[in-house]
Amino acid sequence: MPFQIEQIVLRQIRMPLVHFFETSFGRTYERAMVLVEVRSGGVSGWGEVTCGENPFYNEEWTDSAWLIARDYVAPRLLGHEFGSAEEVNARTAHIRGHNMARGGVEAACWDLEARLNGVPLWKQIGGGARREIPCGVSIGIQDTVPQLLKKIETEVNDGYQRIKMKIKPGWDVDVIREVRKEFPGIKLMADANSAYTLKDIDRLRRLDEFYLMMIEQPLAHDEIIDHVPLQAALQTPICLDECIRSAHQAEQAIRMKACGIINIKLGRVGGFGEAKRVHDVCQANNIPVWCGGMLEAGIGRAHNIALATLPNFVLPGDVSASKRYWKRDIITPWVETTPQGTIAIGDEAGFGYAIDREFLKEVTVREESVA
Ligand code: OSB
Ligand code: MG
Repeated sequence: MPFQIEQIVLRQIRMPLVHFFETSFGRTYERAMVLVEVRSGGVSGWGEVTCGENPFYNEEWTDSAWLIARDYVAPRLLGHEFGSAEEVNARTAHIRGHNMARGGVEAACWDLEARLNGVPLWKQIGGGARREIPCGVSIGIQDTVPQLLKKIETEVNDGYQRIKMKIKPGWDVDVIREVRKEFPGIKLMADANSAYTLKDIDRLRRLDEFYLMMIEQPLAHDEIIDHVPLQAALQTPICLDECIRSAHQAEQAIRMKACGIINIKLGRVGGFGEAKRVHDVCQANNIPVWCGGMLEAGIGRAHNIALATLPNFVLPGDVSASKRYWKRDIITPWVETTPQGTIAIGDEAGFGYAIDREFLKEVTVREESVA
């Protein structure tokens, strides 16, 4: 349905994680995210910018996202006559990089359109291939191996369908060996967040003996080509995360056989429009995908759930229960998993959860309206 945005409200919120999250690029104790509310005729659509607090996963961070959204994205959208949310991405495609800031606003527009149409977000984006999405968990680097084993045990007992563990040089072969000894039968994968180079090819080949489902983004964050010789040397499929920012790059990576799997993150590719195109390219080439996570609060989490109902999201993603991250989430009800390690989708209009206004107010540290 056509719409015009009259007002865009940005809110920055701050929420401590229940447990720190460590990747090869650093430790996070507290999240600071930008929420986007787009308003049209008394209806609000909501989005969440998924960047980190520092420019360590990619070039974006909370403050850059705020400025890009406020000064570059919002002015291009306000008052424009959109035929559908499908057209929003192109309005800001002249901005180089900053996909997460662009994508947070774009996703809010899809939620708005879904609400204007009175349909669930998953339906608005063309999803609905499944009523429950399969869930895995991402477990950060721990201080000790016993702590890691304990965490894995907890998540397996909670029913999660696959375990992803973060690795880096020095926290890899020996640690995974311990995990495999304790849990020989679980679906296990490792995420390096770009911690290796081609010089580490022999070290990475040693991971083949642990029959991992995949190894995620072993090489540089902006590098597809080096993954080609690495993939040729490994039995374990490579899954690309950081370096796939568009459907075009997904197509290139698949064509040159740089990977066997792709992780789709809504923000990293700039929103639902491009995420759908990445999904379609992968599906056409028989490359399975799964939905990545960025330690999202409830809104981003709900958007990921909608995304993961597209047909080619056949692998368990990193979308898990709210309580793994937060003492209290900004949505109600919180995202919960079934004993089978799935999240059920609902039929409410929009992203499917209510905003907890009282708590939102409590965690908001700045707010600005652009009209
Ligand atoms: O690489 O997938 C990643 C979190 C922050 C930055 C990058 C990544 C991650 C995760 C966590 O793995 C996924 C989640 O639980 O939200
Ligand atoms: Mg990753």
